[in-house]
Amino acid sequence: MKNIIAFLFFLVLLSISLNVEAHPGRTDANGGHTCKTNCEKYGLEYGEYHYHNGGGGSTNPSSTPAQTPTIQSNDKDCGEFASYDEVVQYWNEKGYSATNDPENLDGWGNGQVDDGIPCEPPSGYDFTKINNSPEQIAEKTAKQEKEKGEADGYPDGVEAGYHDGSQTANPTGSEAYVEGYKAGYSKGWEEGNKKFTSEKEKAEKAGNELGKKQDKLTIPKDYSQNDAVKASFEKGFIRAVTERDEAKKKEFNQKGYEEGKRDEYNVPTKEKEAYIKAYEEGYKKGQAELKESYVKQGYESAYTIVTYSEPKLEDQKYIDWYKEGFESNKEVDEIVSEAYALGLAGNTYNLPGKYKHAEKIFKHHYELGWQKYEEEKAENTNQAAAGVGIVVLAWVGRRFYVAKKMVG
Ligand SMILES: [Ca+2]
Ligand SMILES: [Ca+2]
Repeated sequence: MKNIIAFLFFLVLLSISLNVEAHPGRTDANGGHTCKTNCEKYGLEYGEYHYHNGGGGSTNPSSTPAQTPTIQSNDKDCGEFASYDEVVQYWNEKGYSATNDPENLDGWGNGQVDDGIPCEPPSGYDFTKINNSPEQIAEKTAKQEKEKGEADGYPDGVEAGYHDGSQTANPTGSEAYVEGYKAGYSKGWEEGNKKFTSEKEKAEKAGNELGKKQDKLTIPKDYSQNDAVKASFEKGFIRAVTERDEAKKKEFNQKGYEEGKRDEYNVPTKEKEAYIKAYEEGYKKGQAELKESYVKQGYESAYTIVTYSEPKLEDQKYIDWYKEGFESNKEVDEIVSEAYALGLAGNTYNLPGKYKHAEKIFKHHYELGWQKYEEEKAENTNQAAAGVGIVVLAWVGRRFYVAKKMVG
């Protein structure tokens, strides 16, 4: 019995050994089959029917019957697949690889571990469909590298975008890594920059709100992480403070102006220096207008008052302004001299239209001139009379002398 078992085992081993050296493809019921792949390797024509291991033979006289009997095997050969896709499906299902190829599909039955591509692929076949093929491994590796690049590039891009930095990056690494990094960086940059822009706007608004309330600049932590965001906060703050100051200055200037006109000096003391200054400026302007009104009164009065007399005003300051105006009227001098000259020349009184507003002055000085004229005229008459008297006296004297002589 032991001998029989040993003999059968020997036959199985022989069968396997023969199949390993044969070309790919399973035999049919007759122990033969048609060659489909790599036939030239085995000295066969493509499509040539032949036998292995002594099967059949009667229908093909050229075949050489083998010495050993046919043994069925589960080992697949390339010739047994109807299409290359079937080869790949089988290979993938079995989980075979270049280093795990028990059925010798990769090495085409020559017992050699080949390149991880089973059987004979049609030209242009996508090798990445073949599990564990170098192409599929390369594709997976590239995908992983690209993903790693994206993961590395994204935060760098966010950081750069948030600080408004460069929009492009120059990473080093494999082509897939660089590609992934650039894509991740670009995506991150967009998001970082969007955040940057929105934070700047938010900061400026917040700064503006603070500036409306106070003069002291305090930047919240949220807005001090990024210099540009911080600057936006300050910008908004300064704008609000400036606007508030301008409005207040205007208000104090107006108050000062009105109080200056009313001559009520109520300068604010607890306000900002700029506000006090604005009040002072307004007050000064109001006072100037007030003074101008008294100066004008004095100036106008010079046309109607012959000799200056102090007006009845509640404040010495107003009296001084009035007097200043009165004395500053130099037009009156001209009217005075013109009127006086008219009278002095003995002309009849005639008020020129341009001096209607100063009639009183004109008339007064005309009369003074006329008075002088009259005086001069009278003096001339007296002198003439005196002259006549002398002549008479001389004549009288002479007559007297002559008479005396005659008497004597
Ligand atoms: Ca095989
Ligand atoms: Ca191969």
